[in-house]
Amino acid sequence: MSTTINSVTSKSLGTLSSFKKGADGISGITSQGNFKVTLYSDSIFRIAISQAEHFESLSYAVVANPAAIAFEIMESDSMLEIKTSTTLLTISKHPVRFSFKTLDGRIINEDETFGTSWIGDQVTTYKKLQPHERFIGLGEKTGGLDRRGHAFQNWTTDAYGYGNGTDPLYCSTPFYIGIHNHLAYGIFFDNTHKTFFNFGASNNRYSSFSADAGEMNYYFMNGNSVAEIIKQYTHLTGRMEMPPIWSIGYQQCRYSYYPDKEVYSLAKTFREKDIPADVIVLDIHYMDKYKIFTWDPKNFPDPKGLIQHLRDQGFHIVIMCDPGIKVEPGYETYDDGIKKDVFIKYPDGENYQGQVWPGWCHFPDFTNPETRAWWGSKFKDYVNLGVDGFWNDMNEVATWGNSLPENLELSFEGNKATTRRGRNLFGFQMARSTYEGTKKLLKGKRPFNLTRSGFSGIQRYAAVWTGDNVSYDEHMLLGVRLVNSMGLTGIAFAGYDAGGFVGDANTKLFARWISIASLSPFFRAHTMINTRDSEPWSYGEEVESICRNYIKFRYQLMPYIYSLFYDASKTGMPVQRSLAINYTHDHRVYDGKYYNQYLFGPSILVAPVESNKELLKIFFPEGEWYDVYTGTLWQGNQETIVESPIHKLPVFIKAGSVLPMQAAAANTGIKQEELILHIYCGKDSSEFLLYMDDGETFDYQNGNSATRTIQMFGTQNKVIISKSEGDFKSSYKKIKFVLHGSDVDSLSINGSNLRLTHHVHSFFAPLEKYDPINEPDSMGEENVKIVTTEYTDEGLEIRW
Ligand code: MIG
Repeated sequence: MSTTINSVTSKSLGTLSSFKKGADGISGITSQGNFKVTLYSDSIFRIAISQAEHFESLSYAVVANPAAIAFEIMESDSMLEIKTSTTLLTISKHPVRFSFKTLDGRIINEDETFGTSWIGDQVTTYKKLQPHERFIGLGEKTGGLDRRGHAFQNWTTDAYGYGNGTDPLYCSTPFYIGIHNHLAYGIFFDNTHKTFFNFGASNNRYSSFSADAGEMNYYFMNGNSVAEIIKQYTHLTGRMEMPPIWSIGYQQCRYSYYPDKEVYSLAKTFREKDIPADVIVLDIHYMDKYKIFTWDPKNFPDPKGLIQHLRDQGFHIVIMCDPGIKVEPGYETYDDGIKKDVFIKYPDGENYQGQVWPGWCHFPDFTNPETRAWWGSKFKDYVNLGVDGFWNDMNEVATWGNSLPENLELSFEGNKATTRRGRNLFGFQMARSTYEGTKKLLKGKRPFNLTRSGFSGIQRYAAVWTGDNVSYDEHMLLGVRLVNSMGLTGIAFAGYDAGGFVGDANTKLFARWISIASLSPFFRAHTMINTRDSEPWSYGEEVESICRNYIKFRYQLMPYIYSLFYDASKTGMPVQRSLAINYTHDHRVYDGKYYNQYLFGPSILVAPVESNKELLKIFFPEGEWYDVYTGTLWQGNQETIVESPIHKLPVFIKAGSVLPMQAAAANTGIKQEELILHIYCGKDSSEFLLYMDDGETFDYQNGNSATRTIQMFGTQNKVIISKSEGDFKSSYKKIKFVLHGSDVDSLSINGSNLRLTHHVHSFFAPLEKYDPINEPDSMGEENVKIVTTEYTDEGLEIRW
């Protein structure tokens, strides 16, 4: 390779001169750069490549440790091989290139000729494009599900009013999954500088990942399935804790509700109109001149009274938290920040100032552990007033001009680095500080924490929403894809502003957006300052009824949804699941006609569609699917047209599954007396883990929870529910079985026979507008069979 000036030609990792075996991998020296292979499991290999002698050990993203896994090393003249129980890594010696294979020798992922190369400080790893290779993931990125042919960069950005192709957005999660030849693998590039991913964009040879500076440091994951790879990635970068159950109820937001009278009346209207809701969000106007940790004395003279009143009505408050601290001597947070020296500085030691809502501001350096603790402690007054929800905004870092200087200095846990290395981490570490601080202050109660910016690992500290979207149909669908993609990237608790932030939603659009969002992980309506009113009742009676229907449907599904969050906390499995997770190798999943579709948990298929379309072409994956409104059974493995009038979002339930549900209620805090199991008969079998706990404390981490496995044996007409495991006792007194798609008249529970009654059933109320004689509305499923009995924590065998 050429030895001229670095930035003119690239040079790549050289010939192997020596290598050493360690407990958890090997390290090697080459004629150009060093490398280290570290095992994190049989199937997770970390590859670090550096021009320096030492490797970086600090990672904000990774929480897993290397594992002392048994592996074999084989050496020949031309190569080294490392073999675990699942994976073969072949390292060629002249020059050093990496190639991952299955144990029977099929290539999963291999370096291109250029391998890992440098141009100046920039480091890139090139991978050979495999035949028909697809790429999914990278988190909050616009575009299609399959990212082949496209390139992306990670540089956290305040992307106000972004469009269908805007990149980058707010979050940086440098992790993707490659799929080809019935194989799948994951690559997580743990480098916080500006990074670039190329999936065969402008070339037909390679996919690649590069960083502006720093080390090549990536984790290769060999999983049997996309679900397994997500599990591996979240083993590395961590999983969410259980959210407070109220945070997965409906949240009402706008920029901003004020004065307090408006908030009181909002809460009252929800209850009067019988629309369930758990949260009212206070955006920046609750603060005194936008100063964090204050209240506007005029518009919010009695926050404690307000919050108490809302609590009594079953509402929690989420408040806006901005990182910019106004430069204003006399303002306590500013004075204290100066005193404790917590702000980001220029290299000459002067505190950096950027302009945001309060005016010129300083910004805390969240890569300093002391600053994190300082920030966290500042929430004391909010928590004392009863606030338990926190919304981290503007943390990309956003300032007027959107050009954060790159020479600012950050602590990096005492290691010092510039914002060139740290910008992608700012939002992540701010959210972390807020979470850790408020968790401590709440003394055992779970905080709800939301963030706009984040990096890989953000799921440990916060839910993420997709920032300033725009009120039009295409943007609604784009948001669905963003959440699908974030789910593939470890962020299970994600959502978008239902109704759209920028601009006015039209009537139908708002109804549709709420319908879809009701089946998304984070469910919040939000809108910009000076837009029209945007509450479920602001768009006329028909929209109000539609919103009520879907919000209530979500509340009926709460036992199911809460269990999905438990799954996310245990395995990283997202709540909203791109079809690429279960049907990875079916090309139809990636087709632009169908790529917005997703599974909400294992059993509910959602086909998002524009508000003005009454018919939709959809793809039914294998199996059979019940129309949630009429009970009509659709055969899977086909593409077909279904109806999608504005009051009926296409939603289908997988035959052979059981949905644990309950009655709709005004909020999630209301104790429920009846568990309702909807059994959708069919040939397929399934297993679902029902999870219950108190919904608000961390006691579940000490055994105060309950789990029950619900097994459906499709062809045997049988459901087995295991006895309740764990200390938690639910409030259920009754259990109702609802049989869909069966002709039987009785069922047996642990051997004793019970008569079923026949009903026309619906999860949704008919819309008043529909005239039952001239315009019959088929919001009902005929011939559903129901029986109710005592609830028990003992095991149950149900046969019919
Ligand atoms: O400069 O707090 O994305 O949701 O309403 C705008 C006001 C700052 C941006 C957030 C948006 C929020 C708004 N914020």
